[in-house]
Amino acid sequence: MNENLKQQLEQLRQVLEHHNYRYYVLDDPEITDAEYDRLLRELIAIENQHPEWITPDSPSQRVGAPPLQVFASMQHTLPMLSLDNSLDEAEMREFNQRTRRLLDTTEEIEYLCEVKLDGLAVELIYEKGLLTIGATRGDGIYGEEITRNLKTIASIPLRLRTTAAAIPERLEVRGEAIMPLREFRRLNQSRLEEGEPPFANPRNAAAGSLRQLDSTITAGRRLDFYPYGIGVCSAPLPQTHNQLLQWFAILGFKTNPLAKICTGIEAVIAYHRDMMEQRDTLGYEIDGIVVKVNDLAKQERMGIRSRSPRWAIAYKFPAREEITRVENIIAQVGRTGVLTPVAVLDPVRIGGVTVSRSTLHNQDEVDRLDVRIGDWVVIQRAGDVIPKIVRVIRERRDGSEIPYILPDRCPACGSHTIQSPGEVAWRCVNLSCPAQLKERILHFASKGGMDIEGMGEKLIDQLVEKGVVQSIADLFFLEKNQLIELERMADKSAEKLLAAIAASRQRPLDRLLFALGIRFVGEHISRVLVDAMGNLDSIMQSSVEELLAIHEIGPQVADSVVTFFAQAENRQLIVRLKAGGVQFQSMEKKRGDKLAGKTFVVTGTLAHYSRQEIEQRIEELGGRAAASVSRKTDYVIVGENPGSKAEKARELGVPILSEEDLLNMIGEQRSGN
Ligand code: I6G
Repeated sequence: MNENLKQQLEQLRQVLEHHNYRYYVLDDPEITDAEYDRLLRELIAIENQHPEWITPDSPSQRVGAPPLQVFASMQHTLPMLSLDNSLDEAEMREFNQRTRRLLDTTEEIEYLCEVKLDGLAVELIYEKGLLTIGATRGDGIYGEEITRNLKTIASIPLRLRTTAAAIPERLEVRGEAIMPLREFRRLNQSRLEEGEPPFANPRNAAAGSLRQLDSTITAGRRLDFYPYGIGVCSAPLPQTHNQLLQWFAILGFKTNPLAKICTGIEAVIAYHRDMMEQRDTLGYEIDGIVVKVNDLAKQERMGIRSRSPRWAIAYKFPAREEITRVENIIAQVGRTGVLTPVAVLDPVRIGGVTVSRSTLHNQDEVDRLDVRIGDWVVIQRAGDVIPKIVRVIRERRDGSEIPYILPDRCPACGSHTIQSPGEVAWRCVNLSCPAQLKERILHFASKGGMDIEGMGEKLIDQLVEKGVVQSIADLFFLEKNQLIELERMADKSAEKLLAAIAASRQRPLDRLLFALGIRFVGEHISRVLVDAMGNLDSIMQSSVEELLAIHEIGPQVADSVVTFFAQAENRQLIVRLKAGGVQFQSMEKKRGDKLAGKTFVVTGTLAHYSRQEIEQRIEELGGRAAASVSRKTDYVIVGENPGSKAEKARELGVPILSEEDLLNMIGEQRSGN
């Protein structure tokens, strides 16, 4: 029995690691997020029963571990160097001349150029292929040991993949941990909504996320990792840096496709120009390129100077800054009532985008910058499409500038604003504040929520201002005659909108839960709650303790959910949504039982189904699709060109079925191809 369970655990680990690799490294997923989450929960359930079976490379180790008190300091086996910087072409030509001199050649040098990711340099130590230690660069000699946090990064292999060459006894991989821009914006948006200060750029956000003592926080931040070099390696090294990057890919790392061999300095300069043009399309922040002599033996000959290699240089991009004037500062009211000061700017183009507003985040930031209405300011675009004011040009002041403080009344409803103890943010706490309502509707109707097509800002403004919609639930009671009275709303568009609202009534429960805008309940947590509880009534009636018993639900989320549903207005909202015809049941497909208790292994190419489809079908019918054949396997399904699994089945006497046999068994006969 235990043997069986242990084998199941092993298979789950393999399947999960495979899907993790497909999703995060190859960017080519084979299963849905929900399916992945389900498999992960299955694995964790077994590990909870048998903690002694948990291994350091189990996919469960990516979801975080109990908080630490402090990080340990650790010495890098070899110092982690830093790069010399160059800011212009002339300096790059000097670097090229110096390289030629040191290598005593007049020939063109072969360089390997990479983008310079703006993140945090870290080191990963693999012993016999297993990730054992991860650390920050620190001062280059000593770093902080942040293994648990680094393990949460899905593109970092917990065990090196390779069937080819032998895995080195010890391999120290160095690279950059980054926060992709989408994640950076998502994180800052939610920090603003919670009244927390946003991160200034993705680098700070990545560093802040990796320096969390509680690794479950890091796990929620979806960081990424790209390797760029090595420390100690007990195996023979390849000949070039380019080959080293290819080796990293074989070992299971995500490597950056923009790396390029550039022969001669002109090619390097062209690469720099190219990357500067592409930088806004990459999805992550880069602040320049890194140029390295490609040949590792030549690198060795050139050596290092103080703390930087002579064979590499960072060729930085110029900062993207512009100067403009602050025409006004206004207070915007968010979904949770937080007042955010926003600078209204004289529109200016920067990095290809016209900027007319810039958030000042909170009063502390206004005070720190000492920005006033009428000031000339420097705007920088760094790591975000939303540019920010970096400083005020005080020399340009003429005395007419007006200092700003957030109003003590909500600009939308006039209620008094309050500042909760320990929070920087000021909030309007009037639950019927129209500005909050507009933001709540916008969130409710957003793509990740109820996805109501056509429910945009302008329409919501009108619906709220005319008093047609006073609560989210009113959306489900709208009538055509109310809509056609609105501006730019004809018969056809009103009908279309009503159809979109009607369609949204059927959204899965997790989307509805997310759409409600409960603090700390994002898309993923909504799915976790619905998968664990099945229906909204159970979620609403849960205590903090019951919620805490769900894997991945921490005290912050549990408190927030209980507080939300404890409020009479919110319970009333649910009643009205129900009355409006909104679907409240989990849409999870019911598992059938035709194949209950049976374990199948599929090998070879099938005629009617892809491997993934047939495995999904087996699971839908209550069976289990395993990756390898053992005595516990009930059937092996053999398609064309089967692998060694068919042989193994014969050896072990496991019944072999054709695809046709399986389809007969489940009553899904098909004909033709
Ligand atoms: O900080 C760095 C970023 C990127 C690097 C680096 C790099 O290569 C793409 N390479 C070296 C050798 C060093 N720092 C020291």
